[in-house]
Amino acid sequence: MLPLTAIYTIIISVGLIFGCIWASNNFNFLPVVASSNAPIYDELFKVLFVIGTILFIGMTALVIYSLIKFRKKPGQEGDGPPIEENLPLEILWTAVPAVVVLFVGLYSYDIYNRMGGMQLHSHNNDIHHTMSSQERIWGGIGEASTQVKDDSQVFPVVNVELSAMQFAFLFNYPKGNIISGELHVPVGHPVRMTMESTDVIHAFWVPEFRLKQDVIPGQPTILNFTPTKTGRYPIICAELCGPYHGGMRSTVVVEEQAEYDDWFQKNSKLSEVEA
Ligand SMILES: [Cu+2]
Repeated sequence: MLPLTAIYTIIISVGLIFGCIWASNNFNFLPVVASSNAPIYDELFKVLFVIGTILFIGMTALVIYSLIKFRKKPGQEGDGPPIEENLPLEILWTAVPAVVVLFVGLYSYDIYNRMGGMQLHSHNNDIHHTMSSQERIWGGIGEASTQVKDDSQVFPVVNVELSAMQFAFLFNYPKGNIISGELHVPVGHPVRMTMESTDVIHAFWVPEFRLKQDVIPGQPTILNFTPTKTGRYPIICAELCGPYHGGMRSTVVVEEQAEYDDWFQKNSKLSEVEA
């Protein structure tokens, strides 16, 4: 027969685990889901949030319980009993965190892989490649298996070249010879963005896309994503890059194909020449 404290511990732990799983499924702390990467990322966030909440509530409750339960009683003098070791307990508190950390590590790797982060970029010889073959892509999020590849309707890739500088983002559309301070993308189309900085390290971050990628001087990086929801979302520089870093923001406009085409026509320097 288990001692009563062990039974209480098991009941409270199980209650805590199910309570946190319930909470993570019923409360949403994250912004709108606007890209194909977002649901994958949110899966990881939920798992980490559940683990974090269990640890936080469990530990805080234990500390408060101990403060009350083991408080010095009036008239109690001298030290407590000299307890030296407890091998089963030590094995348990080493094994449990080891398993949790290993699981989180492997799971994070799997999520990053599913988002396209583990793809090789250097020998990428696809036709969408707009940068010179000399240039080596150093890192970033490649085309994920989750992107609209299996869809019957395959959309052409939108190529954008991002150049980041103190303190602005500039988007270049090589196809229409457009340079814009705002990123326009058609909903449902895969976007391939090659990014380079002209000065210091910046980071392109769109919370609604759940994507962030460093933009590095002299080392091009890439970011592949498929916007899934129309709207205007903030682009934020997420790397402290100088005194006006806080003001380094832009907007991504995800719009229907027709609206995007309209914007593209209006801004394309090539079509102006033709007209
Ligand atoms: Cu910046």
